[in-house]
Amino acid sequence: MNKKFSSYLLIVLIAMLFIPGIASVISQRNIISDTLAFRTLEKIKETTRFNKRNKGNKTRNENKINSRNVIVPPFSSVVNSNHNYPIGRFLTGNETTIGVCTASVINTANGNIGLTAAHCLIDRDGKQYNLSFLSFSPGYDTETNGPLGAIPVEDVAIPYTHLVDPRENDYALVRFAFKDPNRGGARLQDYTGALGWRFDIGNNEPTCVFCYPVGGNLEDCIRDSKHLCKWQGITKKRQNFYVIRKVDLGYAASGSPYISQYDTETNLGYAYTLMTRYINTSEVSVGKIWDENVFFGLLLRLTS
Ligand SMILES: *C1O[C@H](CO)[C@@H](O)[C@H](O)[C@H]1NC(C)=O
Ligand SMILES: *[C@@H]1O[C@H](CO)[C@@H](O)[C@H](O)[C@H]1NC(C)=O
Ligand SMILES: *[C@@H]1O[C@H](CO)[C@@H](O)[C@H](O)[C@H]1NC(C)=O
Ligand SMILES: CC(=O)N[C@H]1CO[C@H](CO)[C@@H](O)[C@@H]1O
Repeated sequence: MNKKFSSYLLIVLIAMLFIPGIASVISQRNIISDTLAFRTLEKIKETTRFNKRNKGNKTRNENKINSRNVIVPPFSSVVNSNHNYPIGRFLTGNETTIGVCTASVINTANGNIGLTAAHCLIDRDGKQYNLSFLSFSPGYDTETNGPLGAIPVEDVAIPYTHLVDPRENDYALVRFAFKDPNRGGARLQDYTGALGWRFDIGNNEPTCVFCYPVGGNLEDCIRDSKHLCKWQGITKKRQNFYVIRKVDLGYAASGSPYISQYDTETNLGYAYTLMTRYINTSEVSVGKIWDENVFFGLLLRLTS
């Protein structure tokens, strides 16, 4: 088979594999050179836009019955208190395809827990990727791994509702197989620091987002999935989502935390949602409002 053609086929296959989580998909080998890939991805993205649904008045209030509205503060690195880098590049996929997403370390008692998009962890059929192909590099930037290199993933927890309906609860937690390089028994967050997290964020929240985009329209950054980019602005709260208006965070930004009270001195703040996808028709980058009980359920599955 013609080489160019087969590479095109592969890209289409990759794109198909990742629907509906198309936002995160790239192929390492073809990402820079093959503009055809982008056009294909764009096309598919357009066909997988969100449907506005009205699920029989199932509002957040129902979920709120048992709501605790927990607020977990950020956690500062104990290994080097002046250096926090909780956000990193997250690789996913299988032997033949590689997807790039963004993930972050969040503050937990376990200390090795990260946050990313659920669609970054499963294929089109809802089948979970083999864990041995997932890795996380906190502090990755400018084509270079962070200080700790690429950390394997030990386990993941995906909301069951997302497995049934990919439009639901597109967030997930992962537990890293972190081995302390100094063998002092430190946890990942003791090195990287960790974002706080909360469920009480309202409308018009000043927010920072860090991601490794491909495509999209973030300004002042190299959007090749290898450079850490930053967006800063105000998010809007809708019924089910937080949205960033008029900004396409791009592919591979999937899983990027939306951070409230981001402190440029410490690189820390509170995650309250994460990038799910860009909806072209309404020109918004959306993050699902977390269900507190679902979120704690995920944490329990990884830490008990
Ligand atoms: C529930 O649905 C009904 C009709 O389907 C509508 O009139 C009502 O406003 C809805 N209530 C809420 C809280 O969405
Ligand atoms: C990896 O993903 C590709 C693209 O969908 C697929 O063709 C291939 O069978 C997958 N490989 C494995 C081992 O699952
Ligand atoms: C995951 O991939 C590894 C390495 O290729 C392989 O040894 C292992 O059997 C796979 N696990 C599953 C559940 O497929
Ligand atoms: C790929 C695609 O269809 N992009 C469209 C997104 O929406 C803008 C305007 O809303 C169009 O100009 C683009 O062509």
